[in-house]
Formats: sequence, C-alpha cells, structure tokens
Amino acid sequence: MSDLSAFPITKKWPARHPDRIQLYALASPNGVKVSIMLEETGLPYEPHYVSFDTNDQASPEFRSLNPYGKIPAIIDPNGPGGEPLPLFESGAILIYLAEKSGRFLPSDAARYETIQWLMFQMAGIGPMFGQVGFFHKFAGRDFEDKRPRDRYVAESKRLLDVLNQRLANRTWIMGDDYTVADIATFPLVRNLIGHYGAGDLVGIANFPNVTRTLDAFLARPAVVTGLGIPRRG
Ligand SMILES: N[C@@H](CCC(=O)N[C@@H](CS)C(=O)NCC(=O)O)C(=O)O
Repeated sequence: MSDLSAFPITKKWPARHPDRIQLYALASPNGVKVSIMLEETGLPYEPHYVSFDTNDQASPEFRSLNPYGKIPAIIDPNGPGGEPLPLFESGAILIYLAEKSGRFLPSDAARYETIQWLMFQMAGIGPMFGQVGFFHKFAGRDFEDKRPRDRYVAESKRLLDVLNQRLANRTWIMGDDYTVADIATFPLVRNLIGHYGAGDLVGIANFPNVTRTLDAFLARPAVVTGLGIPRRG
C-alpha cells in the first residue's frame, strides 16, 4: 500500500486509493487533457475536484504541489524507481503518462515531431486562446479598447491556420496516429468555440480541417468520459 501522507495536498484531498495516480483538477480545457489521457491509457487513477469557486487552487495544500496554483497536477505513487512522483504542467504530465503507458507518443523520430506539436499547443494555442476568452467572454469584455482582444484574436487565427494546414491531408496531427499532441490541442479548440463562444470571432468556418478533427476527437469514448472528470464535488 502506497503512503502519500508526506504530500500536504493529501490532507485537503485524501487519497482513498493511494495506489492509484492522484489527479487534482477540474474539467477545464487543461484539466481534461489529463483525464482524457488517463481514460485513453486505462491507467488507474483517482480524480480530485479542485473548486475555483472557493479558490482551492490557491490553497497552501494545492500550492505545495504546484506553486503556480494552476490545475492540473498529479501524484503518481509509483513513479520512476518506485518512488512517488509529483508533477504539474499538463504537457509534462502528458509526456510522463505516455512514457509510463507506452501509448500516444511514438518512440522513433516522430517522437520529437509529436513533442514539437505538443509544445505548439502549450506555448501558442493555450495562452492565446485563453486571452481570447478573457477579452471576449470574461472581465476584459467590457474594456473599451479592443486592441488587446484583436491582437489575441489575430494570433489565434494564425495558430488555427497552421493547424488547419497541418491537418489538410492528415487524420490527426501526426497523421494516422492519435497522440498526446491531439489530446493537448482539441480540448482547447472545443473550449474556444463552445465555452468562450468565439467561433465567429476567429472565423472558425475558415478552418474546416480543424473542426473535422475536433469532431473525430469528440467521438472517442475516452474523450466523452474524460471531458466530465473530475466531476464537480
Ligand atoms: N500551462 C498550464 C496552464 C494551466 C491552466 O491555465 N489552468 C487553469 C485552468 S484551465 C487554472 O488553473 N486557472 C486557475 C488560476 O489561474 O488561478 C498547464 O498546461 O498545465
């Protein structure tokens, strides 16, 4: 039986199954990347709901795992060398889980190309789409000066155009193989169009290969399940 009591986060979110990977998140675009990956791989895990309503992500217990106070974060009780491994940043978590499971990250030269597209999501799509959300849907919506919004919309269109061209003759970002690059990217595209309601603003109709692949992604059973995890506590 694994002992995770040395991790302060387990005081606020006790592990009922300490032998399983502990996931701390909510079902936001970055959170579901990890629950989808866990569902796709079948690795046993225990999800914990981190409530933004009560600012749980800023609590000392959560920040003991991620000092940046952002979800998702995990503890794998059975990490390298059999030791517990705490990890934050969804891209790092996806790479780790891919290596642990031997799934969704090729081991040949395509490995680096996959990581390249994963980084494209982490450094480009994630931050830029997030800013579109702020300036279009949330507090920034009321700002009179529309230049910041327009800048992020323009950059998001640029990213979508790159992705659209990449997918012109490919089923998934890496071709026939579904990888962590897809698992990282499509929850963000879904959120931009859905939750943020920014589809028209970014001209999503101009990126049909992106929406085609989004539909294929959303049809996967593991994605359907993962999108609802962790359930609201
Ligand atoms: N680069 C981070 C981004 C994580 C992120 O932005 N998480 C959001 C939810 S989708 C969050 O925790 N926001 C709460 C906050 O900033 O306080 C990752 O990919 O893990």
